[in-house]
Amino acid sequence: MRLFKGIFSKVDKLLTGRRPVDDELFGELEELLIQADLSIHTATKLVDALREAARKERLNESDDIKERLKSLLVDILAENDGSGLRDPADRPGVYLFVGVNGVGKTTTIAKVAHRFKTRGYRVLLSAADTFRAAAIDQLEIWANRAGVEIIKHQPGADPAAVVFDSINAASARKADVVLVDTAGRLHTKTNLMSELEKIGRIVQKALGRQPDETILVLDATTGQNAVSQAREFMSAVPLTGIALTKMDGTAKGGIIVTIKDELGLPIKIACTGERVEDVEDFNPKEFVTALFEE
Ligand SMILES: Nc1nc2c(ncn2[C@@H]2O[C@H](COP(=O)(O)OP(=O)(O)OP(=O)(O)O)[C@@H](O)[C@H]2O)c(=O)[nH]1
Ligand SMILES: [Mg+2]
Repeated sequence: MRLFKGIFSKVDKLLTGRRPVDDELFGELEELLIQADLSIHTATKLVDALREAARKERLNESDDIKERLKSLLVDILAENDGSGLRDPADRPGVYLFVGVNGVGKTTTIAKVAHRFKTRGYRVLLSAADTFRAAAIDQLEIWANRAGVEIIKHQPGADPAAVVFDSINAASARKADVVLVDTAGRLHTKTNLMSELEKIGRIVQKALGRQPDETILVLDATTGQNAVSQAREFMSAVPLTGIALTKMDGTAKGGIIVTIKDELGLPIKIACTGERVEDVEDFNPKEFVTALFEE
């Protein structure tokens, strides 16, 4: 989590040095939180909780407020948390990766494949982004590099059929996990969301249960946009968590708190670069510590 180092350094500066706790301090704090990409809703909620704590517990130095803010942030982020992806409930485990175009779905799958493989799992990639030939090729390159299997159809093929074949192939070959790459947009008039619903139904049919994880991939640098993307996907498919990508970019970090606070979706993994090693399980405590570090 070293990458978010110092993002809250303005907040840190504001609250360090035993400043008196008054309305002016809370006003400035709220403004800085919003600047750091927290939504107005989450920022207001946090500041209100701090005001109340200050009154009830007589916190009269800004440094106390800082400590309380850190623990509130950790509380939000750690609530019903299961950091990292779940292990497969049964064989094969099925993991769907969804998200809009360009957020990093395919790259994240390569990273997750690498991790599962390192743990000794037999991994199969499912090329269900049939939107363009390049998407299938890109996944195949990753599969070859990682030394894992891939099931693909022709470009333009029905994505749900690819998923069905992948699960059957995984069962036949005794693969441990199937990682499904999906499209961020489509050629046909079929709505992306109804396509994803269809994939969900196919998984249920082929596997006899829901996917082990349906991970929404979000680009951390897109700020508040990520929240509206998450709302849209949530209404179509039962998401189990978030993979945040491009945390090495210009992300301001606050969006992570807002996604968890407003949508209740756990942040499971964080991606910090383009190489397969650039992924880690999201750790709320380390994240919050890094935010305030110089
Ligand atoms: N810096 C950085 N770049 C990333 C990260 N994850 C993905 N990328 C880059 O983002 C670009 C898009 O990644 P893809 O994995 O192709 O995204 P996608 O969601 O599969 O895109 P579509 O298939 O077009 O929907 C690529 O150039 C990746 O190298 C990350 O964590 N950090
Ligand atoms: Mg892709």
